[in-house]
Amino acid sequence: TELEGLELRWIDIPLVSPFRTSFGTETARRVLLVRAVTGDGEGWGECVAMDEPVYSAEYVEGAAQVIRDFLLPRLGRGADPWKAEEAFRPVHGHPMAKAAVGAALLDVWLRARDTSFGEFLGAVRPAVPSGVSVGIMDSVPELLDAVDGYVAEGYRRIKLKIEPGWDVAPVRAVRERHPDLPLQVDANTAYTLADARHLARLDPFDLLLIEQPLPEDDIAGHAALARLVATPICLDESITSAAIAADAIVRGATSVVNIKPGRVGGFLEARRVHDVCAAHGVPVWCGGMLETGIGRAANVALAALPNFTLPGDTSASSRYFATDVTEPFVLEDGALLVPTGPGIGVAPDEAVLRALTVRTEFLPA
Ligand code: OSB
Ligand code: MG
Repeated sequence: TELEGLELRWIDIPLVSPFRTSFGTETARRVLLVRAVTGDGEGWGECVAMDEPVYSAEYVEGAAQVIRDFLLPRLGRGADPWKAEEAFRPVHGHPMAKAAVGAALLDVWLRARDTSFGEFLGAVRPAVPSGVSVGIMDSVPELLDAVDGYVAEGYRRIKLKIEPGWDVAPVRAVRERHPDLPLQVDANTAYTLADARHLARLDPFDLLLIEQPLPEDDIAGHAALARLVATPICLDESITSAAIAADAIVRGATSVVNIKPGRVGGFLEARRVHDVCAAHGVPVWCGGMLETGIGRAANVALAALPNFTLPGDTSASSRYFATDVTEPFVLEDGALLVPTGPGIGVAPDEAVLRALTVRTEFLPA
């Protein structure tokens, strides 16, 4: 089938509470959605780039420009997701832009074949256990209230965002209050190797892992750190492809991997990361980028693959938004159901979408 064009749609959607990390505070998401229109029907993809280039080099307007000026021209009228991946290869970087277009094309391809993302990717479970990523707060009591709330809702694992000055004390407080809670931390590159002895002070709290303590290009530093702390190191920002995942594993820099399709250029590469980690006996879990239901649906399907053995950051819609753009993902017994309908299995509610849309641009193929 032939591609007729890509519709870019910018929406502004408020978060239910501010989300603070070592790289900044989000109070709302500006999300770039991609709708692929073909002779066979349409499909949706969500670009996970943030408004500013503070998590990685990508940002919403840059991603839109890359799609418009460099990706769409390389597609021509092609709608095949594998050919798209090949056609995008000469464009360096910009994995989130590529992933958004790739996801929209894969959604079309799967809907035309009456196949769900889960079936296609190789899902082995009908539901995926949910964790929740808890931002940096102004005080420890405020953090404990937030954690208590999520635990009461049934989340199976808590991840605390940390940075220098907000690490040992909040972790100790949460661990004392919840002795058996699966708990992990995420630094989003906020430390240096000189902090190794400080980070080793987290060892007594029986954390599942420390996520991305050092800058993304410092694989050697993470390998050195892994020998100085007992808590397993898990890479997020550093892992931009299956090849880099294999390299980081072999070098001893990561013993658990966070997989985000947007960070690695799409769902096809995300599955390769899953496979290479499985081949090395390295467990993976599904990260998140505060996605709406569109991105979440596909992530939840990915998280149902066999080597996703740890709960991910795939939380319920209500953790992020008062009203999601799709039917909400709801926590049931601490898990989210993997959609079973064709493609991503959900569709945006046109009225909700219209109310949130700040701009629409149709790009003919
Ligand atoms: O590092 O995992 C991260 C959100 C935005 C950018 C980076 C990260 C995160 C999260 C939240 O931790 C994950 C989620 O709940 O979607
Ligand atoms: Mg992270």
